[in-house]
Order: sequence, then C-alpha cells, then structure tokens
Amino acid sequence: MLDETIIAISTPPGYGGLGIVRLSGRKALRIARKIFRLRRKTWREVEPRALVLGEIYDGEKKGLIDEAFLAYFPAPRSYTREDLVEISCHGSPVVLEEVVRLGTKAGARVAHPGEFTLRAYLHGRVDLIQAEAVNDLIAATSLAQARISLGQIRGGLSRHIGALRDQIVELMSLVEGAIEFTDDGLGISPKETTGRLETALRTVQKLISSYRAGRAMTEGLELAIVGRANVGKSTLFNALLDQERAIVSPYPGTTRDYLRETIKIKDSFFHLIDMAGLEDSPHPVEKEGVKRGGELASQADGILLVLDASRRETLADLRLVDRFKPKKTILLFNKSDLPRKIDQPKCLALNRKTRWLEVSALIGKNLEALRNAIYDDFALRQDGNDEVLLHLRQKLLFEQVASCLEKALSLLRDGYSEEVWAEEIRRILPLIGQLTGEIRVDEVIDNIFSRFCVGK
Ligand SMILES: Nc1nc2c(ncn2[C@@H]2O[C@H](COP(=O)(O)OP(=O)(O)O)[C@@H](O)[C@H]2O)c(=O)[nH]1
Ligand SMILES: [Mg+2]
Repeated sequence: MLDETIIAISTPPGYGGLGIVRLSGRKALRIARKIFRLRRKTWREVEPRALVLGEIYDGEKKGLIDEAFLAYFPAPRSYTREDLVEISCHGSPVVLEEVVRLGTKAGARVAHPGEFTLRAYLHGRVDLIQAEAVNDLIAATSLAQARISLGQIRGGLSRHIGALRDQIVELMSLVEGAIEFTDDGLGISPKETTGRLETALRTVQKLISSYRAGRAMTEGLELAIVGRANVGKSTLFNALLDQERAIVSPYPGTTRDYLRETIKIKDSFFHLIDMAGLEDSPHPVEKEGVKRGGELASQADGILLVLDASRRETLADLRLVDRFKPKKTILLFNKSDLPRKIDQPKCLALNRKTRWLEVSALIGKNLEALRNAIYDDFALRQDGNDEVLLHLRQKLLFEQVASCLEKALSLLRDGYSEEVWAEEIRRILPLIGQLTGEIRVDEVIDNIFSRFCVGK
C-alpha cells in the first residue's frame, strides 16, 4: 500500500480563495511533472520547500486548467516522510477535481481519509497520540482545545508517556535483577519499589482525571437538574439556556418527559437535562417520568440540585440531598428573591462538601456565579496539569495501566514475592505500546484514521 502514490484535495469542499491538492509517494514528483508546467524555471532548478509558479496542463487535450504554485518536499523532510508535492490552485471545486483526475490518470491513487497522516505514522514520524491530536486540532471547538492538541502534536503527551515507560522499564530491570541474583543482595527493597510504583500511579491517575476536562471540551458533560416539582427547575433550565425552551407553570408536574439542551461555558460544553420532579406521584405518566429522571440523574456527570428556598424544606428535599451526595453536585437555593423559609444549615448538614449557591432563576440572580461554579466544579482541571486526555481510547488504556500498578502495590503490601507482583508490572509495557501505537492494532488504527477528512 505504501508503494502507491496518493492524491487528494486537502482544502475543504466548496469555493475558496485557494485550493490545495497534495501528492505523496515515490512517484509524487514524476506525476506532478506530467500535469504541471513550470513558467520560468526548469525542473532541475526547482528547490525543495520553495514555491514555483506554473500552470496545470492537460497534456492530452492540450488544455490549460489553472495557474498555480507548486512546492516540492523531498523525503524524508515532509509531512508523510515520503516525497510530497503540494499544488495551490484557485479554490474552485471544478478545477481541483480536474487536477485530481489528471493526477490519477498520471498514476496516482485517490487517498483514503487520513491517509497522509497514516503514512506519517507508519513511517514513524509521529506516534498514534500525535496522529490523533492532528484530527483534534482540526476539529477543535475552542482555542484552549486547539492549544492542547497542538501540544500533543508536538509530542508533549508522548514524552510524558515515554517517561512513564522509562520508569517502568527501569523498575523491571531492577526487579528482574533481584529475581536472578536473590542471594547477591543486588535487588531493590520493597520500600523503594512501593515508592516507585506509587509515583507512577500518581502520574497515571492525574492523566485519567484530566479526561473529564477533555471530554467537556470535545463532547460535553451531562448535567441533570433535579429537585421536587415546582422548585423552579424548568425556569432555571430556560434561564441558563437564555431561551424559553421548557414549559414553566405554577402547577406541579408540568415537566413529565425530559429535555436536553447544550450550553457552552468558556471552552466547554454542558448538556443540561430538565426533567420531572423527583418525588413519588400517584399519576402513572408522572411515575414513569420520575423513574426515567432518576436513571438520567444517576448516569449524569453532575447534578444541579434545586431547592425552593421560599418554603420550608420537605422530607423529599432532604432525601434528594442525601441521595446525590455520592455524585458531584451543586446545591441551589432557588427563589431567593422571596423571603427565605428554608433551613439552609439543615440541608447543608447532609452534604458538607457540596458547593452551594443562592439563586433566583426568575430574576436571574447569581446565574453568572452559577455558570462559573459549573465550569469550575465540572470542567476545570484541578491539578493545573498541561496534559489533557481527549480520547476514551487513551483513558481506558491508562485505566488498565493504573489497575496493574494498584494490583502490584497490593500484592507487594501483602508480602508476595517478586515473581508474583512483577507479573503485574510486566503487563504495563504492552499497554503503553498500544497507547503510542508502537504496538499496532489494525481495528484501532482503522477507527482512528477513518474519522479524518480526506486530504489530511
Ligand atoms: N419567585 C420566584 N419564582 C420562581 C423562581 N423560579 C421559578 N419560579 C416559579 O415557580 C413555579 C414553578 O417553576 P418551574 O420552573 O415550572 O418548576 P419545576 O416544576 O421545578 O420545573 C413557576 O410559577 C415559576 O415562575 C424564582 O427564582 N423566584
Ligand atoms: Mg419543570
């Protein structure tokens, strides 16, 4: 497959000021010479990585297609590490498609999605993490995300992973030395091994926890708005969306199904879910709504728990505070434009760690503070670490690494011999190999590159 020379339009579809066609492979220059006629230079005079002026020429029909610039990047100093040619034309879909057609007639094959980057990976110019980051940068929805992806393209995360692998390799060699020469006292003490494993585990856990921030930027996090009927959930939902999406009424039980809408706060997305009041109801439709609401809430990334501060708290309120204690929650004392009747300390006593705010969804009091709290609690990176995981694939592999480290630590603590816990550490290197793509799993590779656009 790598013998073939590939061609594709690298700029987005549609009309534009410029359009770029790329060729990569051994015959890239030979093919370019068949379809591109230089204006003032001979091909001998064409310098690497410099633009030369010319025209696209159809040799068969003796017709001119466009005026264009060409740049030649000889291997290995190119994006793909192969001979690569870029032709910049006017951004006309008709012209660009004709250039591709001429290129294929001259011996190139139309590239698959992501095939240029795939080649960069197969030739070892980038690892899998860097390749994934290329697509992330293109698809970034905020400058913050773009910055993270650029850092990963430049190898930030890969170096981090490399350092982790080095730590594991070093530990393995010490341990294996100890297994072989038990009597010579060449080994490593259990205390030092524990210390090293714990350090590695901390690094890995930090990365795993960064995935939440990563997902907030890419897919968005689910936040369920829960509370009893009539406390103002739908009013709050509408206020945060800045539109009248949900029906608000003074009658309890108005919202029976659920609504889901997305808001953006800073660089992150949140899917707000408004649902029926979570409390027992005799009405069958409401009952079903309550059941579904409970399921949605338990699956959500976070909870906005709304209480009506203008009334005395009920047992149902207190039950909800207690029920969502294990989840990341922000407690909201709504209707704070009215005189307060609720016993705040009593509610807060049930979940001392939770963040809380007095708001009024009706008059918009403290909503900006709520937006900031949502961002800080759910999307902000708590450790100030630069590395952020943007892919579930990466997070799942790191979780496997963490579980090996944890197992090794617990076996070590329980006094098992090296042979036993070293087995767990040994499992880590193949996992790291899959992360960086050093170990190639075809399905994973196909999956990653099929998400790219053609021409990248
Ligand atoms: N005074 C006041 N009334 C509110 C506030 N939020 C909601 N309400 C009123 O409370 C009633 C129930 O609101 P709704 O959003 O439908 O509650 P839900 O059943 O929890 O979705 C409506 O009459 C709202 O206008 C608030 O902050 N202050
Ligand atoms: Mg409602």
